[in-house]
Amino acid sequence: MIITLQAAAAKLRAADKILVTSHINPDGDAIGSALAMLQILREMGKTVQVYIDDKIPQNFSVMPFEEEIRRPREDETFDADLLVVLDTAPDRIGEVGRLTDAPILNIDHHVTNKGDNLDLYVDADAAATCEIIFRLAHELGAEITMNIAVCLYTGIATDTGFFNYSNTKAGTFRAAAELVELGVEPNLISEQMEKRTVHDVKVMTAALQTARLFYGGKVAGMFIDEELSRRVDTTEGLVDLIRVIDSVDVAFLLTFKEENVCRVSMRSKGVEVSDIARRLGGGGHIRAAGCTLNKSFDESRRIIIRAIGEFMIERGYLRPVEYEDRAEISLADFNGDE
Ligand SMILES: [Mn+2]
Repeated sequence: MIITLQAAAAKLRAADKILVTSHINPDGDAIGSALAMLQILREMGKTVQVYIDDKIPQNFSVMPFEEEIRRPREDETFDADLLVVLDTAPDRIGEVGRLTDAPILNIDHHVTNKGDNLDLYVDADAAATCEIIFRLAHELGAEITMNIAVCLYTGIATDTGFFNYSNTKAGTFRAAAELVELGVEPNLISEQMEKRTVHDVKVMTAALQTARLFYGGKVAGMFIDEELSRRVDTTEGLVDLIRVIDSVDVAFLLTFKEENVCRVSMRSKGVEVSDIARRLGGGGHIRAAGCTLNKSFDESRRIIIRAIGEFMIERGYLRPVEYEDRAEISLADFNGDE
């Protein structure tokens, strides 16, 4: 059931012991919204614990209380009276769902989240779940401390590509401005988020070597296979390396997760990639979406290339001659319009 922000606030007020979680492959918004929620609820005197069923990338240690995030152990339970799921529908929280039978309060900004059989507050116009938590904090009358502001700012900044993507609206800047007034230093957060080890840059170079252009250059993909995936700490920002190519509308990253499990993440400049993701059982935003394919890496590769091409020809983003062009071109061999 879709609920209002006021109703979401009332559910939080009524609960005493709260488990907060977010999605696997956590990004800045997933972690920032969970850690801000943790602090806001503790301010209100609640018992709160954050669980995320994944490894937390090193760069996010800039966020206060990051060290408190737990990963569920086998046979572990958590006796909560409310499970708060942030920045995703509950199908992407991994093993956290096993920890408790508590009712779910879902807060999200993904247009594909419909909230079947649970309480959902969704605002697809919010640039980040952190932007919603910012408003929720006001609704709850909670004080936004400097530590909370850092978490919220980080989530908003990372989900908007540092205020670059089309989800950046006036309201996004207003929230960010208020957080900066509370003491957040944007340059320090940017620096921390951009920071890469030499190893990471080497991996980035290796990832770029895998880049291929499809459909006459309108689609670009990068392929993190099993071998390369063992060397990658975070895939954050990788897809942006090819999204910027002038001929490209859809850029995607295919990552090996485990045997017969691959993750696709897509970014676009116009094409509704949320619809492509939805066809493949995933979801997301209009221009940033993803899905998980339970197939081998090679099979997943074929599926995603075909799905993007079919969607683009259906919607008129590709001319038949481009669609029929089955050539895969490496960056080294691509000449564009030259
Ligand atoms: Mn988000």
